[in-house]
Amino acid sequence: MIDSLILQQGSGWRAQAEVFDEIFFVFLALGTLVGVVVVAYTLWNAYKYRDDGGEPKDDFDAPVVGELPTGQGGPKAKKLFLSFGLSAIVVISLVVYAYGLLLYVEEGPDTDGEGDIEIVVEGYQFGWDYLYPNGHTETNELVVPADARIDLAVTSRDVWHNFGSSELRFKADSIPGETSHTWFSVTSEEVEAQGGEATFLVECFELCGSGHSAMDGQITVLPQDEWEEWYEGTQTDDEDDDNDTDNDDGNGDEGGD
Ligand SMILES: [Cu+2]
Repeated sequence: MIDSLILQQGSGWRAQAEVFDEIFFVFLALGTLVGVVVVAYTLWNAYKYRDDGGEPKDDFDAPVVGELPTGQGGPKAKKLFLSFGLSAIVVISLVVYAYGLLLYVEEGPDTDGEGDIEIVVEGYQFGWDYLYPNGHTETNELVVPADARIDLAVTSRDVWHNFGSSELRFKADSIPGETSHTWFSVTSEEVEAQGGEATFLVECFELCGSGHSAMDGQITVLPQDEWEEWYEGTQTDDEDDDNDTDNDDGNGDEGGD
């Protein structure tokens, strides 16, 4: 079963954070470019057609309030169509581009139904429980492998919460009786960059009571081999410490076998 969780690296996957960073950069760059062109062109025209105190030329075709400048089919109409056309091309391209990427963020990378690991996240006042496919539960620290698609099924056992990590750019409603799905993935390069173990802050993004602001958790990403070792260990741990529940609310039931 563990083997089926392993994913090949370098299959062209992109993390949500990477996709959002790219969208942000493209919009920022294009917005800046268009802004610079529009402002510069406006200023240049204001300067060129400034009132120099002289008489208007005979062929001066002043704009009339309430009328579109037709320019009698001349250069003005061309400019109008050019600016409309360019704006439309820029906007439509951005919509198509962003929509495609957001669909990917929504659906996640294709794993052919294999290799992704689904973890149930249950929010409560005030913390998070994680239920692994083998029946193991963790509280507040979610330990996952690098280079894998981690699917989360998020729910709650009391009030509305919202499970998310700003650094990983994902968020999901945590609502009693309902399940929200989201996913994330962390590359082994990122794990290496953080010194062999990557950690990310988890927060509750829905005001849920007096302990809301302290409702933190942590996602710990291990290299795949280390994670497998850890995961295999959880099974025996659970069998050994069946009576040793460290959950003071008595909810340490390790079902699912
Ligand atoms: Cu909460």
